[in-house]
Amino acid sequence: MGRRIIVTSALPYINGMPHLGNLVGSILPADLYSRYLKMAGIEHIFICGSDQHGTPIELSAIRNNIGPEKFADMMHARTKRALEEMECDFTYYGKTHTEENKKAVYKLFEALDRNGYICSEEAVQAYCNFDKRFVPDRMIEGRCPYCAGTHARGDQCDDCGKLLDPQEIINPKCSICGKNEIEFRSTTNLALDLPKLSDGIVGFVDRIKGNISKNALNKTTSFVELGLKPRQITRDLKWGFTVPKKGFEDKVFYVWFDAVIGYIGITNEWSAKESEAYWMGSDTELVQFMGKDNIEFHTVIWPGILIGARQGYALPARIMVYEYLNSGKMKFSKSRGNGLNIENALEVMGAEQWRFVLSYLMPETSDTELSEDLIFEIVNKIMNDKIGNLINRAIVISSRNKTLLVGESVSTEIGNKLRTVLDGYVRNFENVKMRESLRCVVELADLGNEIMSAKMPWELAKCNDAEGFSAVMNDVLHICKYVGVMLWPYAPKAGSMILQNFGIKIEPQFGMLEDSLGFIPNNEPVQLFSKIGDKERDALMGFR
Ligand code: B3M
Ligand code: ZN
Repeated sequence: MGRRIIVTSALPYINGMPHLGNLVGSILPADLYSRYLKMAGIEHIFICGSDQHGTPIELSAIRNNIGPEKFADMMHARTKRALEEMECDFTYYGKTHTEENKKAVYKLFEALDRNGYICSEEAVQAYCNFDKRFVPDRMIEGRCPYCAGTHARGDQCDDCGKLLDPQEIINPKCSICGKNEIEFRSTTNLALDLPKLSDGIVGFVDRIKGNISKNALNKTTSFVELGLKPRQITRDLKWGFTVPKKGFEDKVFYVWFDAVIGYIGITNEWSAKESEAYWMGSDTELVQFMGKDNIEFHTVIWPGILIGARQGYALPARIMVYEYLNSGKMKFSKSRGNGLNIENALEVMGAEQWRFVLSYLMPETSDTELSEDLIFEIVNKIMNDKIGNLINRAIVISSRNKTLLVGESVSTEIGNKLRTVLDGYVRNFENVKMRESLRCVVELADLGNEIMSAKMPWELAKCNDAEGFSAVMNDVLHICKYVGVMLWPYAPKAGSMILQNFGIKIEPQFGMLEDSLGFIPNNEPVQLFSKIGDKERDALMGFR
């Protein structure tokens, strides 16, 4: 059997709309990779969804005066819509607060418990007597016992930077109700016994070493070398899945426990039958995309859960981790609500422009800066002046002079060049280097533009030199067809628009490049992208 791949992107929290950093740091690369697999004809599914549990979501719901489930479903619907507008083409975009996911969580939890990998831990936790609830550490604020600054929060003082025990904070205040009615109570929670799982986890890390981003491997190795400790998987909260174990029924699972299992739960929600074939298949490859703050949950805890539960689910085969895209003077902030999120970014410019810009700057190996100037440069100079201009000029001149266009073969030189660039493109995708693959598309557009400027086909047309004209334009049109296919994952609409000029009306496959050229003269100009100007600059400035 051939390859079968499950592609996942980290599940975004939906206490606010995901911002462009979330998009570029996992969802977009996963979407590009999945589209590449489509073009290569490799069987796969692309799974993502909203991470609906956790305290920030519960608190946002309280602030919006509605129940957490209602809030989480509303934000899920909004997020799903915006991601679809961003042309993210999931096999299924689900959510974590579903019956299917609950079933998957219970199944794995019960197996872990049966197999002896669940232990319990006692800890002291802040309790608010006004709200009658336990309060997470970072919701406790007060005065720092070391510097007397007033910005001590949870386990750290924001004034002097010292790490604190929340119990040391002077005059602790609950940031839900703002009152000083905090007391510290002892409580027992369940934990995943990572020390007991450590052989399995170390073996897993060793096997996946060559297929995991360097930053992720470093972080994972140092995490493991520090010595694995039990990791709590339940919390004294109300919003989440209740724990099906005697004595713990008044607690819920920790958001991260049901979020990673959510990959399975969401696939089950899509199709129970297909899900089993994929997750339990012996030749399934699980390829996971995420931002760098999600590393150890995926490289240690998640494989720990899968190994300990022994249910036969696929372990990750490849883990791709992205650095941060810094927004420079613009703001991405989710919590502030006015940052450049995926919803309001689409009011500034179109999905294809954002996809291209973000792919061009994809933070694969180091943090990357996004600035207004870069956005302008990429949209106007690269998308429009290079790619858009080439396609438009080539289609228009060939169509106007269609009687001069004879045969449709490509020269040996350009034919070879196209194959070489395509090989590089494919190799980059196989190595999950999508930023490099996009450079291959731009390289071809440059080549096409150079040929046009050097050979001036309009002059050949003027003197009715059919042979000369065809020799130039058949090469250029071949380049355009390759650009159409190779651009498609990044800008699907533009890619398809190019390919229609070659009679291709369905999603492209690499194999189509071996067919004959099939150029169809078309008398309309081809407007792939549009330039941005003052209006867009003003809109971007609004996010400062
Ligand atoms: N929701 C964190 C984030 O949105 C978390 C990822 C879960 S992946 C299972 O970045
Ligand atoms: Zn309170």
